[in-house]
Formats: sequence, C-alpha cells, structure tokens
Amino acid sequence: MCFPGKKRRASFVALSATVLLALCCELLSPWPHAPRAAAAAPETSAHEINADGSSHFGPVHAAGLNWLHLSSRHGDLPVPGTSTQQTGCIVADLDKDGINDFVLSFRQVAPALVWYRRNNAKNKWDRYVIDNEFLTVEAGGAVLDIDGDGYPDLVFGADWQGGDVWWWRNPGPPYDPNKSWERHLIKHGGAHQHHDQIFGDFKGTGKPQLAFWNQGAKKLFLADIPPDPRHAGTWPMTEIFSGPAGEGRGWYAEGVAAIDIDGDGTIDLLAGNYWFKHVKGNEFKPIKIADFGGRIAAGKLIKGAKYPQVVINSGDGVGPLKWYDCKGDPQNPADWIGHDLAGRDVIHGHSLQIADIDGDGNLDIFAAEMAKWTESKKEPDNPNAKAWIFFGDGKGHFRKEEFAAGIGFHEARVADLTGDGRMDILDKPYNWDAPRVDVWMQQPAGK
Ligand SMILES: [Ca+2]
Ligand SMILES: [Ca+2]
Ligand SMILES: [Ca+2]
Ligand SMILES: [Ca+2]
Repeated sequence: MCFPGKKRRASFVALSATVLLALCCELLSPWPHAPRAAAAAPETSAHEINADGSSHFGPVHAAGLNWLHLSSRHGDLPVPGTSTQQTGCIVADLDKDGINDFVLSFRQVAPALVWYRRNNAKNKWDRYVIDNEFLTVEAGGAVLDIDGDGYPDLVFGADWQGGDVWWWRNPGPPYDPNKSWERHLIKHGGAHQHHDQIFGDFKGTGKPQLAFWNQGAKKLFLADIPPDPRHAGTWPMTEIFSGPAGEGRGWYAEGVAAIDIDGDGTIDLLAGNYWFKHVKGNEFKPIKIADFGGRIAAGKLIKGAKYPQVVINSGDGVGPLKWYDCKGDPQNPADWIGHDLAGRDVIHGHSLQIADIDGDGNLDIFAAEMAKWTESKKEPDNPNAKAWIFFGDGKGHFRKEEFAAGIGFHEARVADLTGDGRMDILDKPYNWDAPRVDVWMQQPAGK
C-alpha cells in the first residue's frame, strides 16, 4: 500500500531507506500493534509492502476476518532451511501437549524434514530437525502412531528422483532440536515418485492401512502396517488402482482424502477424481466423481445431507475448482453433480482445505494457487496468485472472499495452530520466495 505500483521483488534487500519506509507503514497502520513472536526482526528481513498486499505482515484484514500475518521473512518464525524447493506441509500435535505443531519437507539440500514446535508460553515456534540428511522428499505426507507408543509418527515418499517411501518414529519428549528421528522404509526402490499418502481402515480390518500414489507406476497402492514395524522392514502392499485419475495432459494423478462417502459406516478412500468402494480383501471399485482430479477434500458442506460433499482443486495443473454433491446413488458417477466455485480455471491450485474457518458452524473451503513452480526461472509463473475462502451457509451456497493475492501457496493448511479454537492458516510456498513459511493467526472479531 505504501509502494503502489511497485513490482514484487524476489529477494528482500537490507536497504536502510526501505527499512525506514516499512517502519513508517507499520506506524501509520490503523491496526494496533500485536506482540510479535520475535521482538526485533533482523535487518535482513526488511520488507516492502506492495499494492497487492503480498508482503503485508502484521495485523491484516482478509476475507472479512482479522489475522496476524507472521512470516519467516519478517523474523516471526525460524527460516525453514536453505532449500528453495519446499514440498510437504503437515499439521499434527507431535509432542502431545494439546497444541498443534507442523512439519515441513524439502528435496534440494539437507535437512529432509523439520518440525515447528509450538511454544504457546512464548507465543512462538521453535524449529526442530526430524531428518538431518538429504532426501528428495515429495509433497504429501501422513501422520499416524505407527508403532503404537502413543506418539504420532510421520510418512513421506521420494519424488521423481527416488523409489522409497519412509516413516519416521517420533521419539517422544524430551526432544533434541538437532537429533534426527529413526527413519524406516515402507517401500524400497521400484517406480519413482510418491505424491500423497493417507491412513485409513479402508479394508475394515480394524487397523489403518496406508494408501499412497506411486506416480512413476501410475498406480495407487494400499500397504498394511506390519506387526513390530520398527523391525519389520518394508510393508506388504497391493495395487488397488492403475491409470489416469483426472490429471491434465502431461501431468500425474494426485490427491488423497478419506471419509465415509456412502454412509455405510466405514471409511472410504478418495484419490484423484475417484472414490473407492471396498469390495472385499484388497479389491476396490473405483467410482468417478469428477472429470478433473487434483487436490481432493470432503466434508458435510450441506448440513443434514445424506452423503458428504467432495471438493477438487487443480493441483499441479490448471483446471476448475468445484464442489460435488450426490443426491442419488454415490456409486453412480452420473449422480455426482459439480458446482463451480472460483468462476475461472485455477492455476496450480495446490492448496485445498475444508474447515469451519469463521466458526459459524458451517464448513468453509480454503483454496489457493501457486505463484511459482518453474525451478529454472527467477520470476514467478503466476505473479497474481490468489487464495480464497469460500464461506459456506450449510445449505450449499458459498460466499467467495479473497484472502491473499501475489503470495505463493503450496500445501497450505487450515488448522488451529495456537489452541484458542480459531482456525489459522499455514503456508509454505514451493519455490516462490523460498525458503519461507507464513502463518496467519486468526484474531478475535473486532480486534
Ligand atoms: Ca504440540
Ligand atoms: Ca509412535
Ligand atoms: Ca463457517
Ligand atoms: Ca488459532
């Protein structure tokens, strides 16, 4: 706002004039100054405030709600690392203190995984390493207490450069910020790339299985957790689907979710543009929901509906953002009716979350675009990338509100990161302005 017409800059330089002007912007802001996670931002994190708000830190009004925008760019959170390719982002209460923490993954240089441990007493996050080594970790990731010791463990897979899928054992407290967790193999070698995993008891065995895409094989696998997983080696796995799943030409199938779609009381797997009805054993019937696949999420967007609704965003491609409703037979693809949300194609819509963001009791949809994905280019591919919240009324109507423009979103998460019951937004861009991590902490109304 203080720099109308100024183009977004890839790097933030420590010009004293910029620091001074940015400080003036802060002082002239009508917002009260809220306490920051870091009292004094280092000089190198001086920022410019652009007309599109892309680097507007501190208290912001967005999508009709009040947020405190914190960023590693502003010294509010520790910098994730040195990798400029940030892949996965997972929210979980890893230390079981009742407040969510989050995990980021990388694929360019070590470390492979870090977690941000919430320290509410100090209103900040501390960065802990999960794996200090270099691994080419892909986007996705899943959380489950795999070894049954009470602490949630983590799963991620290798990208196009590797055939492994790993799990890391949460050691439990006391945590050492520099000590890597035990890493174990779920899948070793074979076809490369594993973008998206999810746990669920899709076979009705009483114990969750791991469903994951293996893009290099163009297949969806289901793996059983072996007894004594710390000493068992790789997991037994079965292919449950093969072929395209709504991806654009030249792209790959992706996206997983889990919900009881047909209301029979058992959890169902959703992947790409399908849901999968369990037949028996390792046999599943794929049922097409949409023409386009990508990021997929599901929930009761319509209160009292017989079946939950499904939302699909464009993921690693360009396509529609639609929610799908079934009033007939969920096993009949023709009974799934799509309704457009964005009013245009969404460009690399790699963020999609369903949550009651404003706390009115009705589920809302958060969806956002990437600003940059081409690694060889310096300038963003999609400089005016948008993030939206679609506020639901619980009856199938959505009010579209812009949340951000000009900020790269990738694998953004909506979760209460502070334990105050209000939904916050977590974003780590893929390679836009990376390394970087941002949090928008939702503030009480009227503040
Ligand atoms: Ca925690
Ligand atoms: Ca565990
Ligand atoms: Ca709501
Ligand atoms: Ca919160």
